Amino acid sequence: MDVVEGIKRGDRRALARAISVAEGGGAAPLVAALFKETGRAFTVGITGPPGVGKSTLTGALVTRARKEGKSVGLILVDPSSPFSQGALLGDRIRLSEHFTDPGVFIRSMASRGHLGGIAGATGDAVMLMDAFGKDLVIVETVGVGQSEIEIAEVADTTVVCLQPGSGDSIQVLKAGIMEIADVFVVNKADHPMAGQLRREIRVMMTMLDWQGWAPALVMTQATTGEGTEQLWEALWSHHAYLQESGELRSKRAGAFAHEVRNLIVGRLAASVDGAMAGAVASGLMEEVADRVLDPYAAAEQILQRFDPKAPAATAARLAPRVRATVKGLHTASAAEIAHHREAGV
Ligand SMILES: Nc1nc2c(ncn2[C@@H]2O[C@H](COP(=O)(O)OP(=O)(O)O)[C@@H](O)[C@H]2O)c(=O)[nH]1
Ligand SMILES: [Mg+2]
Repeated sequence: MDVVEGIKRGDRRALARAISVAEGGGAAPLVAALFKETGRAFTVGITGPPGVGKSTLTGALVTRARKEGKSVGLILVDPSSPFSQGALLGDRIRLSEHFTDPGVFIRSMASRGHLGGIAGATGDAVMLMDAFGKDLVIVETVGVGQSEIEIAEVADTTVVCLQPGSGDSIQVLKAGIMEIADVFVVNKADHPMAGQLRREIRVMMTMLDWQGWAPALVMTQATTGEGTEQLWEALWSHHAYLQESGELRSKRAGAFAHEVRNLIVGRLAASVDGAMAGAVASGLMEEVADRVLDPYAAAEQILQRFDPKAPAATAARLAPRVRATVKGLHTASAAEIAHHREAGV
């Protein structure tokens, strides 16, 4: 495959094309061809509410990484909400100085057709950038709902970014983000409430019983680059901890378990949709509506004919047979009922 060869050669257009293929759910052959070349990049996830300064901070980190010649892959995750187009535009503006750097590859992502959802598509993109030879892959994701939890599955080190004076610390407690943070960043250190937020996070940290790594807490002012050095050091301390403790391997194994499960569930869901479409087309649901068949029995019927490996189209073709079976069942049970009546049961 020429895309694979292109990635191995360091062709940026090949990498861009491969990520598009992955976004659309077609990563399997690419992963098969490149997987052995991966596992070398240090992957950092940066999450937090919109507007806290993640992109500005990411830009500062990219500058820091480039200073020592590390190549960087950057993924901006689009949670596919209506407001995200504007957010992504803002991200692009804040990272504009890096777009022309050949050592930096920047990509926005949406989940689109990927079976594993946003985490699956992002995971594939990380892997492709890793295979491409990026030393550092940074994933920026907006902390809304599940996305930040999922990003912790993709990243070796997760940075939770907060800003003063917005009630963020309370949010953090509520959403259970505490557990995913390897590094806390209080950005906008120039804000008068910054010290208070730092104290709140410290207090929250004492309430949890850390085993192994206790999250680092760094104050930054992303707009001036202040604190970037401390953040950079915190990232690499965590990286060293992961390697020395052996946690990197177990953490990645855990993440792969999650990813593989998502792939299986995605495949099953596609087959279920195919089987359902067939059942609906053959009128099975009208029989349920007519109270001829109950919903549990209908599910049972479809499941008995269900082939989890069948692509959607094949599953749809199964439907007439499903229907025939159901008809047979009705006849049998009607006869049985008659029999029981006769027998006076
Ligand atoms: N005062 C102040 N503003 C900042 C700082 N960092 C980022 N900002 C501003 O906060 C806004 C949102 O930043 P952005 O990086 O797009 O946040 P994101 O949505 O989390 O990616 C922008 O106007 C930034 O210039 C900081 O340290 N101090
Ligand atoms: Mg951003």
